[in-house]
Amino acid sequence: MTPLTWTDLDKRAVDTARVLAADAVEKVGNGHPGTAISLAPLAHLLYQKVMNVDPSDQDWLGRDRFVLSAGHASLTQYIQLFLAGFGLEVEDLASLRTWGSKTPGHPEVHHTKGIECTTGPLGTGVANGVGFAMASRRERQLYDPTAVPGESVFDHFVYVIAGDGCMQEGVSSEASSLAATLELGNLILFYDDNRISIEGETKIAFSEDVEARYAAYGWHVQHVDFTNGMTTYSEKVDELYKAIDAAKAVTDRPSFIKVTTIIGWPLPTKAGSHSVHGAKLGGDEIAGLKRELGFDPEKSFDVDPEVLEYTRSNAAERAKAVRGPWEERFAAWRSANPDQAALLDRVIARELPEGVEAALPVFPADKPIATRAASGNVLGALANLMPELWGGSADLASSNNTTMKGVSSFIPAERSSKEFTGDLVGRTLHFGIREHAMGNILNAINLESLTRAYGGTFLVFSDYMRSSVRLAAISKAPTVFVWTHDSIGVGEDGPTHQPIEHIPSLRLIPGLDVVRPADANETSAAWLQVLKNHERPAGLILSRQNLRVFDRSEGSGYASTEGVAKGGYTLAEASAEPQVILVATGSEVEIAADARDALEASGVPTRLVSMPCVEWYTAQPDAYKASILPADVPKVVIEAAQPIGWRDVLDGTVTAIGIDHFGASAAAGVLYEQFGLTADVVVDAAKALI
Ligand SMILES: Cc1ncc(C[n+]2csc(CCOP(=O)(O)OP(=O)(O)O)c2C)c(N)n1
Ligand SMILES: [Mg+2]
Repeated sequence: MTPLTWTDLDKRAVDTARVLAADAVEKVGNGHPGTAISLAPLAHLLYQKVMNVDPSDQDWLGRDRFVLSAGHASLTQYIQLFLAGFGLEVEDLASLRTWGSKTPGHPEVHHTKGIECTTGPLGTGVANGVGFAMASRRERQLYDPTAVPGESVFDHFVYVIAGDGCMQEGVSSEASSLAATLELGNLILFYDDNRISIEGETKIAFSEDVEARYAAYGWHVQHVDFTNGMTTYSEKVDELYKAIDAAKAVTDRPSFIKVTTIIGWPLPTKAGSHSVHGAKLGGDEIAGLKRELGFDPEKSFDVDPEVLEYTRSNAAERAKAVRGPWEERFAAWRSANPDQAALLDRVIARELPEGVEAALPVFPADKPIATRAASGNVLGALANLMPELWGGSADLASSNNTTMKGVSSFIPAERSSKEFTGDLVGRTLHFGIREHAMGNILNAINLESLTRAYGGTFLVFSDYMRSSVRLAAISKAPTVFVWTHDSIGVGEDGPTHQPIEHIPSLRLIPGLDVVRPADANETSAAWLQVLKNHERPAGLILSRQNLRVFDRSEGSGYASTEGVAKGGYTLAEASAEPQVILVATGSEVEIAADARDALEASGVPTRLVSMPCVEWYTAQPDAYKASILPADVPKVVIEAAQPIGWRDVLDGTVTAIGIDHFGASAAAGVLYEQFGLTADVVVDAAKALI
């Protein structure tokens, strides 16, 4: 980088940011002014001097990515987006945290221009940053494979600001450990070491040397102390700028810069106190701040036009200066790499490759197979056709069947193991046993949207990553969570490993598709539908145990998998007007099919509906729903999970058979018998209804 130029206009812009943060929180009466005030110099440096971003085009592929992991300090970013000209105006800052504003309490992707990902749950942004850094490397490998690392149009830096809370949360440790292992040299993490969180001084609960911890992970570590020599902070800014420069020069390790600050500095009486973390400051304190910084204490949201003109034109000129040459390089890349360019265009257009349907495996009916194994076959079949697809597991690859055959690992070559070979084109992800980081890493990769990523673990451990699943849904990240070992069908591992409440509880997350295919061919169809959805995350809920593969050939009595995309469909029609309808998901569909056979044999016309995805079913037109599940026919549902929620999905009389207690350590078949998940129980329930 060129040496830092820092004029009086920069100082005034930083002070303007501090005053705006105070005013914005005061106006709405709540919010987080302290950190936005003390971090204003760092934020200004990033947006005005360091990052390659284009305020006129938030989606510019060549941009650096920025994540505010300390999401409560959203004003830190909103004010820079305003000053740099990303589309926010003073009115937007003045409507902070109010209905319909562009400035919600925490940064929200797809809501405010320039926000890359939704943050707020502390620590997750660190994992998002790791995901963005991984995405960048994979994009270079995929689209620009002959480029020298660091010199591709797909190379860029990822900057993350985290606070004490982020450093305390386990997810940041998970992600940071992995980032060093993967040698993510394009990642730069700032730790705002102000030693204050909501309960006050962090020393009551936080004592380790965080720098030493990051050094131990293998990061490049630096420290800039803003509490020492505060009145000449322009010098401090220069020190920070040089630290960023040094961090960028280290390309084989991620960089950690601890920035020691005083929260809320230079507030006259409240700087350094937790009272400025998350509350308005009060008129006197703000007047004091304004006097100290040379602002009129009588005026609010007072932005000197000269300052705004400076920050906006500076940001625009910087964008022009970096983007011009980048566009030339991009055009050169395009003409030199027509195949990769076509691939990029397809991925950006969110289209699946031609022939994807034909490539999906079709499984023969005579060979039972677990849906997790079928899923692995699907991935193998898609590997060559969809090079943008990549993923892995939190150390359960052989159980989750998440490794695409013939694909190498996304690890530095020297980390190749007896089991896995890594290289620069690796696509198999090894998250280690870090489910929470995995979820947030996947979300960032999928929000970046130039590749598509999935990750697996046991369904029971979806609890460990639940916050990331929720964030995927909130932020419309099309992450595919591969959750196998989906019920008491796990068997001998016992109750800690047997999900009971997980399926219904995941269905409670709005915007998440919970997809539980009944057999191998439904698994193929389910993957296809999941991949077609680019704005929704999905959890594929897959069996450990082998399942019957329904014979869906003409005249077999079982329907094709066409209905899977509708979420629920008639798998087997009743021999006459149905007197009862059996509804099942996943591994319980074969039990329901046996029950249907028995009911039909005893003269009860019975329809069998497979419901792999309640969310897709619910979205169907009423007429479709009434055609397969009419209100006036009683229904029996069977699912090896808490039998909750079915009466909200199905009209009319419903008996739900499931399991409302923990499982036990025994063979799967024994557990199904012992816990009453059998065809006989279904038959009895159906007869009781008619
Ligand atoms: C996972 C999670 N737990 C709790 C919170 C509530 N919370 C918001 S900010 C905060 C304290 C953060 O302290 P720090 O990161 O040091 O920020 P600072 O006070 O320095 O701005 C807490 C506990 C949260 N946002 N996320
Ligand atoms: Mg703090």
